[in-house]
Amino acid sequence: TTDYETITVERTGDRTALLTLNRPKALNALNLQVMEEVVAATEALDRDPDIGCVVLTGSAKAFAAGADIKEMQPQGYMDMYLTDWFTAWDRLGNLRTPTVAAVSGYALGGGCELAMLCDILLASDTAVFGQPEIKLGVIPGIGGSQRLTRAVGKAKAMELCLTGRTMDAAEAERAGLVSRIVPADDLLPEALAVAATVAGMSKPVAMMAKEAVNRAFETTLAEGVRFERRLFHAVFATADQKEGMSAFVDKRAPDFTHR
Ligand code: CO8
Repeated sequence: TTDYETITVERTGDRTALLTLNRPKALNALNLQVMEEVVAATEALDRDPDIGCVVLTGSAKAFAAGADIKEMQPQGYMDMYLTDWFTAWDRLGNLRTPTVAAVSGYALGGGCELAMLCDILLASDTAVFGQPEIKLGVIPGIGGSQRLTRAVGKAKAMELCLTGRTMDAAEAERAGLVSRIVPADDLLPEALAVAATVAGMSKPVAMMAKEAVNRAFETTLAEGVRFERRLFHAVFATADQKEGMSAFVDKRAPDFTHR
């Protein structure tokens, strides 16, 4: 994990890892190298049975101020189409290990989309969210028009995408984009604590819980409930179900083996 140039990755104990975007001079603008490194690093962590949750964060000033405008500026349609620009970001949303976005400062354009690709979104009271692409003569390209609309509804999503207006942390929480607001100084410790809580659960069961919740965005209610029921029955094949329920009955803490 030392050969990355635009991110740092550290194992933070408690079966958790911390990925920090590290292009401070460009406010963590997401160029293709950042995309490749984030995807490679998170996929490696996803394969690691000793990692139960991954935190993604940026700096105090910027989670990420968007896709890299300077890199995109000269590109034409054929360049974008043939490189399939940004499609690799989809792989972040396909990770099976739960992820937490810890957002402080700007989360604009691709930065907002990156945060929405994560499973739990925690914001500091300084966070600013928006999809201001329209001001540059483009539209969101990493799922923003879809995920923001599902998260906050048409009224706000449409206004944000059409005007480029940003939301502060309080508005983002009211609208349901973020699960909680944390004072800026507490953001990282709180995100790591949330990650440690998740990572302390049975990993396969947490993976199934994540899969079930995500299914709500892909299918009808009846199909989603059926999908949940199948997974619910399946968890009774895990050792961790026996351990979790035995521990409750025995009035002790469970010792999950992640099997
Ligand atoms: N890309 C490249 N460089 C950036 C970006 C960016 N998105 N954001 C900031 N920077 C750079 C600045 O150019 C500046 O560099 P330099 O010092 O060399 O001039 C440095 O970071 C610091 O930025 P500022 O001086 O502007 O810092 P301020 O504190 O004055 O302002 C802002 C902070 C308000 C965040 C401002 O930087 C800004 O508005 N940034 C752009 C925000 C934006 O529009 N983001 C959306 C980008 S488009 C996108 O994400 C998705 C496009 C989807 C396309 C789909 C294609 C398939």
